[in-house]
Amino acid sequence: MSSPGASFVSSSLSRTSPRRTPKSQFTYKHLAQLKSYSTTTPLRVIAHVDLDAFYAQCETVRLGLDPSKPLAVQQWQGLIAINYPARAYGLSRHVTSTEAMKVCPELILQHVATWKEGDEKWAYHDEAFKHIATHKVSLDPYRKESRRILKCIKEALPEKEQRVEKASIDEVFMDLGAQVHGVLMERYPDLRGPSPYDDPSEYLPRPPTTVLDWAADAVVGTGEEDGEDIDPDWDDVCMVIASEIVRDVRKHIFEQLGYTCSAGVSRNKMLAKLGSAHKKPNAQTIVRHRAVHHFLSEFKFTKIRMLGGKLGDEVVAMFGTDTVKELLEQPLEQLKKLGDDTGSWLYSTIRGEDNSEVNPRTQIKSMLSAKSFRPAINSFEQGVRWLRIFVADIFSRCVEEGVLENKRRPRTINLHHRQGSQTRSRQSPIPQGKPLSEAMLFDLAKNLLAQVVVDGRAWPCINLSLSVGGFEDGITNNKGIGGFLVRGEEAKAMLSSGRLGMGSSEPPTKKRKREKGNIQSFFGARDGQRKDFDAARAVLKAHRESTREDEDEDRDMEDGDESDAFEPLPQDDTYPSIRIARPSTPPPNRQDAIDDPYRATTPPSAQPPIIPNIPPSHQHPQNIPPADPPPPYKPPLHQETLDTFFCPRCNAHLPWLEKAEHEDFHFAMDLSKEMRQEEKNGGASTSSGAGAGTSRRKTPVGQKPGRGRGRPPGGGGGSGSAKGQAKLAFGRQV
Ligand code: TTP
Ligand code: CA
Ligand code: CA
Repeated sequence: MSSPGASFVSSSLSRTSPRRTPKSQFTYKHLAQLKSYSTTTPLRVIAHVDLDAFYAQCETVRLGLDPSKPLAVQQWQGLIAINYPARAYGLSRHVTSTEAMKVCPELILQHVATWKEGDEKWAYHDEAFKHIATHKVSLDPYRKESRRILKCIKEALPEKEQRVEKASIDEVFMDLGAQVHGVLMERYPDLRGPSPYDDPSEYLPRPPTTVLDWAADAVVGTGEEDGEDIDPDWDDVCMVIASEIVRDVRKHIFEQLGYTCSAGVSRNKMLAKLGSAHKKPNAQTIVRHRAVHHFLSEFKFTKIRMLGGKLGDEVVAMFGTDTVKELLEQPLEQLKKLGDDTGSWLYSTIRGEDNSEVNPRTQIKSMLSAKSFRPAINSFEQGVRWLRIFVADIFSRCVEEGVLENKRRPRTINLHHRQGSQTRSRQSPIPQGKPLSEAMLFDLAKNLLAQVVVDGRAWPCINLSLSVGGFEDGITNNKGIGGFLVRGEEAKAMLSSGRLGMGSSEPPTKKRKREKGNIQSFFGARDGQRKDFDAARAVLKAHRESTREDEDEDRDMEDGDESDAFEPLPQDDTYPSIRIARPSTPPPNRQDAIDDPYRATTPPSAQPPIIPNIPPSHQHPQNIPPADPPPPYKPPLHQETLDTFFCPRCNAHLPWLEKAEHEDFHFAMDLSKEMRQEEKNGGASTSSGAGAGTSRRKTPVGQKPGRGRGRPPGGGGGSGSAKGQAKLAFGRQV
């Protein structure tokens, strides 16, 4: 099918056109469109680059090993990446590590890095495969390499003429239109002038060459005897230039970082991707216009994007074939049996049409951290321990996304819980008016798990996953929001020293370690489902109180409208407090009520009223922005209800679904008031501010230590607890 090293090629788009025509098949307009990355110009050139045996190469490079030695990356007992020397032994992802060693005794097996509970960071552990029950895989090392490679690719391209889309951890698409256009203008000055008669639909002159040098590329043939007899046109010239660029990019990656990759070059993303997989490793494949038909007919359509799953199965069942060749025989009307749109899409896809653009937005939309449990986990305590790891994992990735500098920030947090075949999902908005911290995410995550537990039938759980989504660019020019932030390097330094994070006055890692013991002592006294249920309810109560505290803080901010004033966080015995500026404008969560794009989808009259003094998590769930669902399973859609109940204490109508939770909320508030009353009467041993660490740890569940300023939930005067302590009061015991 391919003709590597072809040095004489000729072309025209039309198979019926004469062998030599004075004019090109392409117009001045087509050429101009190339420069502006048009998705419809027939001169379009797209490349897809995919790293060879990516994780395996990461390990080879990291360990400084000889790349010709067989190596596989192990995850528990399975293999997830196998380098090409190991593939020569017939090894694939389907064999276990034990079987692989039998087939290839000299195989180097490297286990992926893992997070071990209580550890500050992931690490490469000896015999990690034995710890499936207590460790979680970390892909951080590969993500890091992925970022270095992306940077390297961008360096190899002209800054102003690059359009690169990161397609996965080891793949990118590049629209080479602008760069190729620039090279054409340099090499073929005749193309530079305006079109004759200033008419862009005029045809271009033909290329002044009948010979193109494809170097060592795999050039896919046409499958026809006279397929190469037609002279090259500008589409072929564009492909040659693109293949030179891609060769340079691959060379740069290898020279700078030591990785080999394969590439496909063609007129669109679909063909470029199929091309990059065509010849591996360390090769590049060119699929010219004239070769598309032949190239695709050799494929099973189930290899094409979107046709690998259910839709592909449906097509196979309906037409009794899985080959493109046979499906090409079906007229459009027949394909439309799948539905008009799907039929039309399929008809053009198997003919090599794909107008999707290369999207340079390399930013991610969501982050997921998950774990399947074998054996299943059976308690809230165990679940919370895993949540710690998930949160640490996600937060470190958030930091790399620039959350500390407010470059980007997630809006929602989602928990998915699987018990047997049942998946439960809970979602909550992430408060936007304060710096994102690991402690904040952990608090939210724990609360979501507690909701699942309190709903019942949570155990045994075989899979837990936590994700944050709805990433948005930070509003960096808003002085009010900016005032909350500790910026750039300062913030990172604080993070590494453990000083950053509202609601937490000690490093999350330290907390993790200490809390592990406390979890055990807290749960040790009672047993069975009851203790699990109680623990979850207690978390819900503590969370509600702390959310309420935050609401109070927000009000404080609005009231005390001093700009550039500083308010110290509660101090810890070990770590100095950080100072956070108070905003002079309303905090962003208030702003959101006006600007939230998701609200725009619901007419204002249909929205339930915002009820003052009720934490946001208790108010109309309709306004929670949807997040990207994590890959393994689809979360059910968020339930909405219009049924309400009247709460005489709030003097407000609230959704029925939240009745029980709402009553709990009042219960917690009452409890908290009672305890504060006891404190006032001299019974409590807590104190606020610096040096309160020890006594805080003694605070019973549900009880909040007092604070010097602020107001109790529900407004009014009196004493409350300092910000963050409400969370810590329980957090330190769980
Ligand atoms: P791939 O690009 O699909 O495979 P690869 O890079 O290992 O090999 P190839 O040379 O054929 O491109 O996946 C990239 C990485 O993603 C891979 O190195 C490991 C990981 N991966 C998994 O962990 N599980 C999987 O099932 C697949 C397909 C990939
Ligand atoms: Ca790959
Ligand atoms: Ca890949």
